[in-house]
Amino acid sequence: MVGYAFMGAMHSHAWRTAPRFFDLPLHPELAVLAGRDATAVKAAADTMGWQDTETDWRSLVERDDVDLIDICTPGDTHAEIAIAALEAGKHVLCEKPLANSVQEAERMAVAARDAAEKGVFAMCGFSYRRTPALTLARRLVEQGRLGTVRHVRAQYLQDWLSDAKAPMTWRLDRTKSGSGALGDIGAHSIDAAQYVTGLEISGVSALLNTFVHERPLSGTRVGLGGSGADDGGTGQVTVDDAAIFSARFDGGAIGVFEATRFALGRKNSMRLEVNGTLGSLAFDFENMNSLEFYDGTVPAETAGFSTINVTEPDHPYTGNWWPAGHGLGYEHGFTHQVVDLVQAIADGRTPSPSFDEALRVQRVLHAVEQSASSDSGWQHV
Ligand code: SOE
Repeated sequence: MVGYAFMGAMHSHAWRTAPRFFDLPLHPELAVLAGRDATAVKAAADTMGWQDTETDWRSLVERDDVDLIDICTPGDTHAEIAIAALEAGKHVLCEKPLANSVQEAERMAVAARDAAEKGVFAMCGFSYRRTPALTLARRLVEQGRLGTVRHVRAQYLQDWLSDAKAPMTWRLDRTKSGSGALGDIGAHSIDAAQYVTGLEISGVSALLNTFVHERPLSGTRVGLGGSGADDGGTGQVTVDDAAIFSARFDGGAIGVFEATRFALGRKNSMRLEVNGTLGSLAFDFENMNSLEFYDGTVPAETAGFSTINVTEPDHPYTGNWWPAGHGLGYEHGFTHQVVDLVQAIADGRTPSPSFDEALRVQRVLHAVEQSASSDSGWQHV
């Protein structure tokens, strides 16, 4: 693994936990953790259960005891690490968004296609797909329970930047993160919307906004990659704080998307509502064990949204966890991601979301930025 902050800790947990709750065809070993600061990476490795450390990710590519490289670094490093890893015959799991530009993502997708021909596979970490309620939502759409999808309403609402004094982090530096709320959280909504509906976004019209252009450099926000610097001064925010766009999907559905870190009071409200000709569904990650479903085929007298408690053994993934009603959390999506990745590698097939799927998300992100920056209105994806 490369990187050991919020996502590194989360992925480490997933690699440790997956084989303890799921019967995996291959056994993951946490071999080497890479990070530039020798002391810090050693401390992280001890805490997170890694056997060895390196201070340069290139060493991972060269080591014979590494079969897979998990990339948990900011987006500006994804392409270089992923391509080197795949060319060296290492499977790759790469955090989202896939890259900081369509050009990088295209090169990564080409490397992944070439590697797949040699039995080496790559996956992008859109982990929310593996939240059981969202996987169930996909299942209901596939079963035709919604009929033809007409509307998608996707919001990803956080508030950790509402305070203008919240410190700079790499997530606010375009050279590191590629974009702001759009790529960090909007990308999740795009992936989830396309995954659940099975439809692809074909065009967008967008608005991006930055509310706070300068922030203190000092102070650390635990878990979200605060700069940690304590040297005073301020830094420029070079990304969007909020993104809003409307979208067309192949097949005629239309959607509205909103991603913001300024929705005061909303901590991790990743919401998705889909309306079809036969039914509707609604999800909010702040209530992640539930899925709302409206079955439009039952008589109006008794019709109404029902709340499915997605913890039954028959629901996706849940049978491997606790008795019904005991609930899962944020970390379980990452554990399920490991389960599905390991299974795909063992089966010799490309896991989903593949780099090609993640490239399509990247194209949507790009179209949103184009639409917003040029005031040119509609942008085809
Ligand atoms: C920060 O906005 C963040 O940690 C994202 O980077 C993650 O992808 C999301 O799952 C939670 O919020």
